[in-house]
Amino acid sequence: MPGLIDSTLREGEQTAGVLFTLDQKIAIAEAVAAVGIEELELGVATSLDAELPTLIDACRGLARRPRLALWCRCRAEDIECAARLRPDVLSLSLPASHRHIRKRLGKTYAWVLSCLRSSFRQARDLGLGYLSLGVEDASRAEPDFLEELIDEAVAAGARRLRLADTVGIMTPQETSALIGSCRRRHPNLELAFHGHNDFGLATANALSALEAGAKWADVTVLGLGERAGCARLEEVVGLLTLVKKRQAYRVEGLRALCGLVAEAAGRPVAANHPLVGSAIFTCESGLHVQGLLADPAAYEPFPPERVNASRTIQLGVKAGGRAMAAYCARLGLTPPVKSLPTLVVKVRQRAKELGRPLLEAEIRGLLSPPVGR
Ligand code: HCA
Ligand code: CU
Repeated sequence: MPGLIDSTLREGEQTAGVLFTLDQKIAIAEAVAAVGIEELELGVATSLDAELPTLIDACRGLARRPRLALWCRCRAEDIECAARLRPDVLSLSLPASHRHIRKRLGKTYAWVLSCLRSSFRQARDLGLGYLSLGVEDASRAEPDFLEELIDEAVAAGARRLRLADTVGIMTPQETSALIGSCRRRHPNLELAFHGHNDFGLATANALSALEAGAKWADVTVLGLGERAGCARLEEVVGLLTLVKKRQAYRVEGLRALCGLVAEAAGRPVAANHPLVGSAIFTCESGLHVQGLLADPAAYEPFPPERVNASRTIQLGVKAGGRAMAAYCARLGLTPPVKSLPTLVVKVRQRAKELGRPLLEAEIRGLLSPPVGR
């Protein structure tokens, strides 16, 4: 069964301009746990984060407690700090691409490998049980070095390898191939995928990684994260639960979770945002209205009630005869069939004048014009 790592409080908070208060972090952690996410990445292990001990303690008491994880650089003082906080999972991160190693850090491949060995040894000696290696920029790494790094990580005691598409350039097929090759090399190693959304493919890549055998995929609520962000929790959770039935997340909690994060992050949810947008179950076009009223599943992948939403049918400039008849029937009205074309014209005209679909009261008004008119 696949699992998800929510990184809203680590990667999500890295989003420029986004800063959560401690209370907001605890509320977000509770809401993510309520959806049933298996692992929460709570932040970066460094002594600079004075709130982290309180946050992690608060999360230990969560109902449906997910595994609690921290992200950590391979630095002795940060690993010591992480060990004091006793997370269930420690994600140590190292870059894998020449660009990051040489140009960003001015280091060598040999330095990365030695850093890996010493950091894992230190973390193990400090009693941290489940260690994960975050492989930064894995998507631009030279395949030979990536293999070497993975072999070393396994030898150093990594239980999980988390491959990052740091600049979001992979396609679902490439993601699947990368996961597949790591799996063949180390069949018993747990694999995770951390995908960025620079070309809008983060959710697709996360799902592709899971289909290719990764046990874990990283997500953030509303896809918060650096630049265009990460795979969106609500989308991955929604597809796995409502369509693929590979998981049974409590999808009814998504709307509240996204609302909470949108508010705390100051990033309003777009009306057409998948799973949680306010307008995703609103329909106005004649063909779809008629179809929805005949059989909702014709034009909806799942019933709105599953995500705490409801359907809104509107009549306006796109109204048609059959939609009109079905709409009237729902209101308990049965205008004569021959009057429908005229009614449609009236609805369209009025909607055009108003520049919006008509309200129910306005449609009732058109259906039963005042006596004497
Ligand atoms: C970043 C690092 C990271 C790390 C992922 C990981 C990435 O850019 O801040 O360590 O698993 O995208 O590479 O988020
Ligand atoms: Cu990232």
